[in-house]
Amino acid sequence: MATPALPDGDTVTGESFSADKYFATQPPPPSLEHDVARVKEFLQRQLKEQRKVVLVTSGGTTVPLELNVVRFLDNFSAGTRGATSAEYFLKAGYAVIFMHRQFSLQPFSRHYSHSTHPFLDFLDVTEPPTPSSSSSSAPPDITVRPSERVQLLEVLSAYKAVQRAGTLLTLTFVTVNDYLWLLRAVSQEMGVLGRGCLFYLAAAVSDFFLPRQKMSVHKIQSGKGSLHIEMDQVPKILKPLVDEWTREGYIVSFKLETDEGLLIPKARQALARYGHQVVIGNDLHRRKFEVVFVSPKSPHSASEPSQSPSAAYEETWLRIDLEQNPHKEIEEDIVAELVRRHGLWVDGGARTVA
Ligand code: PAZ
Repeated sequence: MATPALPDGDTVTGESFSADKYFATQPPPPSLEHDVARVKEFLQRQLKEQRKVVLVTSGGTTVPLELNVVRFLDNFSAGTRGATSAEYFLKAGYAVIFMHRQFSLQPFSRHYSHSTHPFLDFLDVTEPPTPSSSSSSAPPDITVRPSERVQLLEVLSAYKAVQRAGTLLTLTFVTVNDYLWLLRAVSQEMGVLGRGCLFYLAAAVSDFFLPRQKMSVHKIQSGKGSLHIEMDQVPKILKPLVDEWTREGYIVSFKLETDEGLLIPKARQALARYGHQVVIGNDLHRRKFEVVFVSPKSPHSASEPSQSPSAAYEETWLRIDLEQNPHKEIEEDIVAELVRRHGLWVDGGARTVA
C-alpha cells in the first residue's frame, strides 16, 4: 500500500479499508435494529405529512483502544454546529434526524449547557409568606429570574412545538464504528424521500480507527514503556453514500482545516472524488463567523478532466460580524442558504444546484 506523506512529515502506515470490507469485518452496534425501526416509523410519518427531512450529524467520534475500553482517541467537537443548525432546520419546516455523539450539545437544551449557561444559576427559590393564623407553611416556589424569562419562553415554546409536531428524532453514537453503521442504515432508509432528503454531515469523524481484530481485550499495560499503535484508515464513506445508499439525497459535507490555505483545495478534492453537492469549509478558529460553500458549477464539471478546478467549482463565503451582532449565529445563514439550494434542487430535478 502507498504511504501518503503528511504535511508535517509523519506517515500513515495502516491499512485502508473499503466500505464493503469495513462492514464485513466490524460488528454493528447492539442498538442498530432498534434505531432503524424508529427511523422507519419517523420517515413514514414525515412522508405522510409531506415534510422534507434533514439528517444532521453532530459531535465527535471516539476510537477505542481496548475492547474493555478504558482509553480512546477523541476530538474537540462539542456539537455546537450540529445542534444549532438542527434548530434552524426545524424552524424552516424540516423534520430533523439528529444523529449526535452521546452527551454532546442538543437542539434547545444547548442554550442551557452546564458549562456556559447552567440552568440552576437562573432559578430562584421564593419563600411564600407565612400566614399568621396557620402553623403549616406552603413549600417554597421555584421561579425563573426575570432577566432569563424572555429567552427561556422562546426556547421552551419552540421545543414544545417540535415535540407536539413530532419532527425531531434523536439518535446517539459514541464510537466511529457506531457512527458508520448508523449513517449507512439511516441513509438507506432516507431513500424513501427521494429528493426530499438533505444530509448535513457536520460530525467530526475520525479518519483512523483500530479494527476490532487488532484491539487489546484488556486495558493496555504500561510496563513496556512507550506505546506504539498503528491505526487503519476509516473508509471514505461519502463514496457509497452518494453512489449507493442515497442516490437522490442532497448531500452537504463539512471540511475542517487549521491551515486556511487548504480549505478550498480540499473541498474541491472531496467534490471531485465523491460527486456530492456541497462542501462547507471551515477554519478551526474562524468557524463561528466564517464558512465557505464550495460546489460544482454544473452537473458535469466535477468529472471533466480538462477543466481547471477554478473553472469547475464555485465558492460562496458566508461571514457574520460578531462585534456588531454578538448574538447572531452563523448557522442561521448556513441553513437559510441550504434550504434555498435544496428547494431549487428538488424543483429542478438536477443533481447539482449552486
Ligand atoms: O461541534 P463544533 O461546532 O465545535 O465544530 C463543528 C465542526 C468544526 C466539527 C464542523 O463544522 C465540521 O467541520 N465538521 C467536519 C469536520 C471534518 O471531519 O473535517
